[in-house]
Amino acid sequence: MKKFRISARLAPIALLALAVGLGLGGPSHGPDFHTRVLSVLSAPGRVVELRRRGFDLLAEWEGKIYLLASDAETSALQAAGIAWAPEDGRLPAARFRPEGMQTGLNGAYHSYKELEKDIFGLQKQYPELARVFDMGLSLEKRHIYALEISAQSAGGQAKPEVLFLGCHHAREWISVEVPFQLGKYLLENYALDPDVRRLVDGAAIWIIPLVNPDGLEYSIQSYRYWRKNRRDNGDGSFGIDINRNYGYQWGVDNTGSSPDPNSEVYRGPAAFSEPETRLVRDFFLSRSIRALISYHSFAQSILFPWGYTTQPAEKDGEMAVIAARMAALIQAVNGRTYIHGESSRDIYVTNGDLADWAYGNTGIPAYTIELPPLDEIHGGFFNAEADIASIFGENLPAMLYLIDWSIQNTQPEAAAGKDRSGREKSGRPGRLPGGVRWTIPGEGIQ
Ligand code: 0X9
Ligand code: ZN
Repeated sequence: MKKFRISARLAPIALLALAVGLGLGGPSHGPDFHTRVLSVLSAPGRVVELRRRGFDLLAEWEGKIYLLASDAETSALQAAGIAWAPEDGRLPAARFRPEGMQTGLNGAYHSYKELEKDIFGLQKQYPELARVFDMGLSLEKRHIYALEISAQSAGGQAKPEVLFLGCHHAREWISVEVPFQLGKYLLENYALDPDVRRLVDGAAIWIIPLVNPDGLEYSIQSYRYWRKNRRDNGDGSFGIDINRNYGYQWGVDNTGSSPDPNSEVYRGPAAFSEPETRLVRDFFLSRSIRALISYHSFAQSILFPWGYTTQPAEKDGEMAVIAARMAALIQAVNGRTYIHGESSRDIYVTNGDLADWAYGNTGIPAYTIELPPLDEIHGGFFNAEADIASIFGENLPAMLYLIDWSIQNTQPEAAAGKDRSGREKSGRPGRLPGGVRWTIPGEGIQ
């Protein structure tokens, strides 16, 4: 069996990755999912022990730890002498809904239809700046949209392009909100804030807030913990992990991605077997994207390639400098710490993710950001509605910084404010309304 190197800070799916390595994975319960929700009583050291055993922990609330378990994993709990109780295995109990939920199953979070309405609403409200681009259809024939925010450049000059994506994984609802809110913020502040205007004038900002609409709808309507897309695998199992389906070193080994259709990290029968990944690929290749962030939850981490190997990428140093800057900008807002580093080392090895593919193909800095919370006891996948604004707010300066970085680093030298050695000049620092700067004079990225 391959050895895993798993760090102290684990994104939630690390536990599943470990389960893949251990060969865990039970028979299917019904047609749609092969795990059910159990709880065990909280006790000192219990979360750490359950993580070590490879369980997919959802949240820890009111004296109980909630987790997903297959039959084999349930037996493993039994064998370890850990008492468990079945919880509602299909529809989310009210306590699993984000606190304060007011309207419907998903409250203030966007469903597919709500997002569609809102991004077309932005296009209508800001026709000079916002354009919705229909990338194509998901497996279940929902549209995957990209929202472009850009002022038409004088003389039609090509501008650097930056991409922000959300919701590869269905249950990570907060990852739709952060990129969507960025679009709204840029549009609402273009006329008010000269620094925002400079970014929107200087770059084409692309936002794909919902890469996995079928999965999100299933998570809202049927099974809150759903992760993959909704592919019928033909063997009683459903779903392909679309962040394992991209074509760079796809399936190079079974570390963190699995050939087993039942697995939560099933990589699919071939690279780009899924419409969702093909649409992202084709969109990306049709543009000239200079940097990207793909949002996930949860773990408060800023990750960059490689994911498939612990060898450092050629541009490891450059990506690390940008990541450190983004982490500092995030921390300055609410004080929350996001670790930053190579994906494979900071969380775990997997192949087939978007960041490896984008970086591997074009050498651009490509980030995966795991949004809050830090861990299960802080709510796991279930961020309160009231926290959406603060999570977006703390990520905003880092997003603006990456847009600015793309402008500074991809324009012809004179326009980019570079000196002859290619270092950034100190340039014009950007400022957020709260006074947070996102460019640091004299700290050029080499
Ligand atoms: O496993 C993933 O796809 C991401 N974590 S999550 O818990 N949201 O599922 C992280 C991907 C980072 N890439 C690698 N570690 N290769
Ligand atoms: Zn994810």
